[in-house]
Amino acid sequence: MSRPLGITVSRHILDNQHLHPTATGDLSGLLIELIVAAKTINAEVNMAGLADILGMSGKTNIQGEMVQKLDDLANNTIKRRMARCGYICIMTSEEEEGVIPVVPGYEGKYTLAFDPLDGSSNIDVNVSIGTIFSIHRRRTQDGPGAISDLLLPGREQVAAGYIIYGSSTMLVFATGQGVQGFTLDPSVGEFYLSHPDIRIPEKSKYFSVNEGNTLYWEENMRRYVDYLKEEDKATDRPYSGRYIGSLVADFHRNLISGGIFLYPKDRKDPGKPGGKLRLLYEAAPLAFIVEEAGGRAITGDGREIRDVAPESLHQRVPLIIGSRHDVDMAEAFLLGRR
Ligand code: P6P
Repeated sequence: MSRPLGITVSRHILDNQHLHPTATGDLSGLLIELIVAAKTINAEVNMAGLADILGMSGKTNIQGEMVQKLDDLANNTIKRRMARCGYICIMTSEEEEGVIPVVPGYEGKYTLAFDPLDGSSNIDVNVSIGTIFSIHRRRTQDGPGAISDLLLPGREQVAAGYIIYGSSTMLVFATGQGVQGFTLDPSVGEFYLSHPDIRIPEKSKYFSVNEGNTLYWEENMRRYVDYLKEEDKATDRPYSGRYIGSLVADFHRNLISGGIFLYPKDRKDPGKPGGKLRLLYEAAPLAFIVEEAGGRAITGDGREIRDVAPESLHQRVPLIIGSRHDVDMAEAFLLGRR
């Protein structure tokens, strides 16, 4: 029996490119190159349990965290492929302190910020992990990109997405026309459109937060989580807790089923007063996606994530993201309005 004719991600990208008469095909080409890198990473992640690439590489990254071999591999896979794709002029990665130049002569009009393998501490316990990417249009005119081409607010993103390496491997991205989800058919190595026009439920009954940090939170944050745990059938309370500790996995579940994820600022680590998660390649791309799906993403101190102007490549930011009603409610508590 012949397989149903699925829409491949390349077909979807090219079909949608035609919706933009001024499109040059550069963004399409960039996305298609990035997807090739993702397939390579997927193959290695799936092999990790079998090959001797589990465990530490013995190196530490910019964040001072022990780098796992798969982190290295994912980072290098994306870097090498995108450095000569011809569509970007500069990159930044969670794994590298400074900017990453592209091969001279291959400069393009976009920039790329990425977290090659977020949640990598979960690799050895077979928990879903993910790659996150954010694409901006450069502001400088030509030649090698500048760091200023990367330090742009999330509001200006032209595309963002993630690949989640889980029970199945999915690619989820947005380019301004809603959020599309594709599932990898490993037997043919193709991503097929499986979740067209994803919308996050307006309200949920799930919250994702590391309650081990409760004693480090501000009082308003504690009050909000206590509120979620009270019983009130009319408002679906108590909410259910769901926390995987892998941002892409927690975000993806909330995007599909509804929910709110919170990583607020806390007093746990004096080195991280502004939260743990990074703005450029974690919070901003996920904020783009969640807003395209009808949700909301805030810092909790009155700002939308996508309005935060980055001051440094690895800047951290508090992140409250998910179903719009729930984020609105959390913000009311965090700003002391409830
Ligand atoms: P905690 C994984 O290390 C990560 O960067 C994110 O993927 C995840 O959301 C967060 O940290 C988990 O942090 O402090 O709860 O272990």
